[in-house]
Amino acid sequence: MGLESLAQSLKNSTRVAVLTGAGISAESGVPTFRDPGGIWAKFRPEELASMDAFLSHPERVWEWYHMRRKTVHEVKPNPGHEALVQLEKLIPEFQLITQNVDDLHKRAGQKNILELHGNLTRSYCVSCGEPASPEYLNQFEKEIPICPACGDKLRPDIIWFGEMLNPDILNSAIEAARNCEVFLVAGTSALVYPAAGLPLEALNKGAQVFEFNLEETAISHLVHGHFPGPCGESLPQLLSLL
Ligand code: BV8
Ligand code: ZN
Repeated sequence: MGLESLAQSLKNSTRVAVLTGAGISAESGVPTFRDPGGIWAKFRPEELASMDAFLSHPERVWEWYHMRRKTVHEVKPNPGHEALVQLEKLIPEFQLITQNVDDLHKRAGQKNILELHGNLTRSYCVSCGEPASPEYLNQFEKEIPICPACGDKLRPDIIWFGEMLNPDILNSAIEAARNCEVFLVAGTSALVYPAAGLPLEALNKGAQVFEFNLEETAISHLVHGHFPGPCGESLPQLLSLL
């Protein structure tokens, strides 16, 4: 199915869900995880994005998140993010589901966002759970941020490997995948679960599923259409047909 027929399906749809991954932020200058030169090329996920890593090397983990928060602060949403904001305005029941923690969908003006893996701008205390504001967090450059309420360590409000996702957020995402007529997947290698299971939920319920990715992924052989190329180009192209 080509872009024109996808546009036709969208014109006739009331319920649409979209899952995004690091690839949609790549054109903003945010490194992905698994592309050559991506974040995981230098470190293994377990060395940084896990509770074990945080407990054994909290300063290294915080240094990594401070650096990523700074990078994200310096970049801006790209036409791929903006196209999804436009799409949301055209579809009566639209749900954006993201694995990204870079806050770029929100900064682009997206309204209905489910953040499966948390958000770089948020943190909370490992002991008392007190959330700390992004402004408070930005005071810390490399060192471990300390809870203003009880003095223990803060941690990033991020879902690490081996950690459960927020059940309310995950259930809403599964509901959206099961109830939509069209499910778009943009910029994800579809390797990380339970996020990668969402397109399969949509397929099992008879939705039309389309993938926007530079390359083939773990789900390309299952979807109704795969649109190769940078989604900062292909998504605006789709919106121009609506
Ligand atoms: C849980 C926060 C369990 C960190 C992240 C074996 C089999 C199946 C599952 C597992 C397994 N072993 C372990 C598991 C579970 C594990 C998992 O799925 N591991 C994978 C690696 C096998 N999952 C978990 O641990 C999850 N929790 O399962 O809990 C549990 C159960 C009971 C009780 C207790 C616990 C938690 C997963 C969340 C981990 N946290 N992020 C951080 O960001 O700091 S995941 C991390 O990967 C990021 O969030 C990222 O978003 C996510 C997925 O990566 P992508 O977004 O897809 O990015 P990637 O680089 O991989 O791909 C980019 C894609 O974009 C590519 O396809 C590329 O071609 C494309 N692209 C690039 N540029 C462009 C583009 N496309 C279009 N245009 C472009 N310009
Ligand atoms: Zn505290």
